[in-house]
Amino acid sequence: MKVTGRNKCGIAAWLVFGASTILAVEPLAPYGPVPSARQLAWQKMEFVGFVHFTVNTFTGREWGYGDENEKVFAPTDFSADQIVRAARAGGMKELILTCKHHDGFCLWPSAYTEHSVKNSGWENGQGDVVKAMADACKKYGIKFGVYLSPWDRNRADYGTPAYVDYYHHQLRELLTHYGPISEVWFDGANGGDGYYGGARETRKIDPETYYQWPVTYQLVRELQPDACMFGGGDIRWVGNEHGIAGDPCWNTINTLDFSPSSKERLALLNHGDRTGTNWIPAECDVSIRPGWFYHANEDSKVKTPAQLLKLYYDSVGRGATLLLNLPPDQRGQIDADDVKSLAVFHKILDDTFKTDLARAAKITASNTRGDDKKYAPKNVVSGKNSSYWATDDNVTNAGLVLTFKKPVTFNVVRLREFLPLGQRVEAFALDQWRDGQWVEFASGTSIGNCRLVHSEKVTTDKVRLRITHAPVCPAISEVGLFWEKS
Ligand code: FUL
Repeated sequence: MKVTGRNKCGIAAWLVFGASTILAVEPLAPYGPVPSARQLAWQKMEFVGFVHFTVNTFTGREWGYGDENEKVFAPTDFSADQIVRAARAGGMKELILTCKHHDGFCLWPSAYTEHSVKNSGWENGQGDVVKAMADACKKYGIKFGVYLSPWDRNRADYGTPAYVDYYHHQLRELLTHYGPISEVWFDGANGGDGYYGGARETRKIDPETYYQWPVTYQLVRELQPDACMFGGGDIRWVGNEHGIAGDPCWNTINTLDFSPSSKERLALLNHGDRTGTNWIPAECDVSIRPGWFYHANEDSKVKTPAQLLKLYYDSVGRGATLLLNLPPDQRGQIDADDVKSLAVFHKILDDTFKTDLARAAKITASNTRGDDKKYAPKNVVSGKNSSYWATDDNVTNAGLVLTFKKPVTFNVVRLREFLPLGQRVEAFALDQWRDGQWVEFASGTSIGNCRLVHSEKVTTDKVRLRITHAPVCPAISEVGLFWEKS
């Protein structure tokens, strides 16, 4: 086979196979930074969970001081199965456990400290919450992630190089003893005061240099190459703990450090940076209750299914990932109200997204790349993220029309870009055919992994997607139309 020429648009090449000549369409060039395979897999999960559980569950605190007696940790009926089942029933694809929070208490019997479950009395000191959770996640087909607080208010050596070695040893334990780890969460909180082995003082470290991040990251890459690091170059914090992504929300940003929060930095994390040189998608962390840990006095403040739904639209629906915290109670289980709210929320999502009305449409495009079936408009309803509709390189303002035999009624539109080619679209609009003309019913900016448009109730037999701004030709892998009853 040999390439003998290009057409004017630079999109096609004449390929000569023996005696016959056919027109082969040139693949799209990626635009800007693109995701790694591990980031792509992580982004496709969309909805994941946090489990905050430690001595705080029993002391009523949010940040343990580090002087808690290990015996305080005394779950009366711990059940990893119950926790994981609740998460799975809620639609979560991964659970991240606070293996060690700021108090330094370890939920596994670490060989490097006495401040752990082994001295708790729970299961006669033989228990291992990390193992139980990792096993239950495996059993129920959910991925497992670990949170290991860099800040440790228990350790006498916190602030010295010896503590950083200790931290690395612990990370190694977590990354080698519990099977595949899909996410490692590096919390940026470094509050200052603590027990510190009895010193009871305030210690300040430089969060950028003290923890030897390059060494820490390398350890994760070496031991769990498929794990994504939150706060470590794979995933960025969204800049708030309310679970809300910015609009727009770009996957790109310039590599961030742990520098102190400023308003500008928080906004940058929230929106990303369209011109950023790194692909670091946002994760939106939020708790189902006001606190991260369980407190009985917050039993009446569990987020309702409607509140969870709003969070979903404001995070997943803006192309980010939602990380929702479920705090086990003093039994070591998720409270019935939390389980119920999560399950009802998930049922609403299931009911909404199980029927994609767009599948019944005939789909045409203002332009299809090289008129090649590989880039056909109908790829947007294939239900597969592996195919997409694309245009010729010189066509950046393009449209797709979905035509129905019978009018359809919807109030949610789901759009997706083909992420391996980068984030391409900067603005889009949606029109309905009404009274013999196109009428715009929604418009937006970034799409990325997923853009959910919650619209008014639309009944029509023709819908049009217009890409109104893109620096390069679009690559759209989904246009879905749904009806949400709630
Ligand atoms: C914060 C911590 O200080 C909170 O306690 C919680 O773990 C949250 C997810 O991250 O930075």
